[in-house]
Amino acid sequence: MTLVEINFDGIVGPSHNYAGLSLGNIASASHKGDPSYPRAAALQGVAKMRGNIARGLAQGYLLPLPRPNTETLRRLAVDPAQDRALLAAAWSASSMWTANAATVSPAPDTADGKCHLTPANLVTMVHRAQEWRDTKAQLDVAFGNRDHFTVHEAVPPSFGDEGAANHMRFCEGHGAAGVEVFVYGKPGGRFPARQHEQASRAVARLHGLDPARCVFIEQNPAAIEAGAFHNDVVSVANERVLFTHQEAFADRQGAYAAIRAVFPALEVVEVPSSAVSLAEAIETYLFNAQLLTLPDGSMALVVPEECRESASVWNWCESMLVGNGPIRQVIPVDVHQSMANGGGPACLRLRVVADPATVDQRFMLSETRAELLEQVIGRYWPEQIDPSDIGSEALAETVRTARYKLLESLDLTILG
Ligand code: SUG
Repeated sequence: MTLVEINFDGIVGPSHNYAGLSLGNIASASHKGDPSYPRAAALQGVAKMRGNIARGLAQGYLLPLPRPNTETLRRLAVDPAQDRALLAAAWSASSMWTANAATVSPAPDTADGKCHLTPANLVTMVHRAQEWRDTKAQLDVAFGNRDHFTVHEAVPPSFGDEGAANHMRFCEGHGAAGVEVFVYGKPGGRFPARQHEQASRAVARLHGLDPARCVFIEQNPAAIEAGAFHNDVVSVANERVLFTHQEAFADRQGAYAAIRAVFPALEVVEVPSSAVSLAEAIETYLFNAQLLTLPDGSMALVVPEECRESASVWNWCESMLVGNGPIRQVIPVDVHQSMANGGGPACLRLRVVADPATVDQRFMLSETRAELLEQVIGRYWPEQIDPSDIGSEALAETVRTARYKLLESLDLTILG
């Protein structure tokens, strides 16, 4: 058994659009009503995945969920003419951000030696709360090997759970036992605190984690206020490294000390507010990066292109590379279409540490399969969606057909 980190990226769905649905997500609010480009969005996602394959990393994907969601429309009795936001919710392609698909505890961390996955209930936002049952159906197939994986039900409401976006794992190597860190927000601010402490604690119990190797940390209310609606907007972890903004946590020294108490090898790469302001960090998504261990053991940070366009962020990256720290490369990628809805490179992927041979192979990416995805997307994904198109029966048919062609090409019509 060789346990490696596999990144499962969400394929951007054919209904990708900008509806301004996420209160507290600044990019989502500021792009509300813009035309979207689903084909370009999905191709940007595939290009990002291709980059990771070319780096010699294991790469998988998860599929778009069925949209428009007729059950949501029916259960909320949506009047398409009056209820434009609810209508858009039922059309949302938000499952592309698979960092919110589930929380994953790899086999070395759990009592029964299996990898545990709990789909996130995403109860705070109506367009996201509709995801988890379909997500679970997909996880049940992708991780259907019961000798190696357990897929749970989502944590029940009202405890909000947003999945891996608020979860970090520290370890000496991905296949070694880890320390799992859960970051939650306290309600009461201007924007919703989407991750509840009780949801995090329930996930830790469901996964059979050793309480002595779990750490629960409060997110800085000022970070939520500034637009860090998930912790992965202001920090990311990989192996022994925590790459974080100075203002990510309510009590930063306390947070680092609590992790260090159970994981003494912790290396904190902290970006001070004097170098990159919280606002700049959130605008560029510097921390919504994939911090990857490359086959040669060095670490690379895959950041959005937007980081290069900010003098303070790019200067900081360059000075980091000149130094002697653990992150040796910064690689910008174009995920502009996703970024405009508040989803950077890290939002687009769910990390699962597992032996790739134990995963359903229909979810694993190869060069050949990347070409296949590009062909299907190029042929069936709409080029552009204007907000006024949402609700049109012709577009609904295009979206359904596009998804079905993808399922067909991957031999996954079971999820139809
Ligand atoms: O839940 N945006 C997503 C972005 C999720 C980012 N994920 C992580 N940080 N891991 C959200 O806020 C916007 C949809 C719209 O407005 O049309 C949206 O759902």
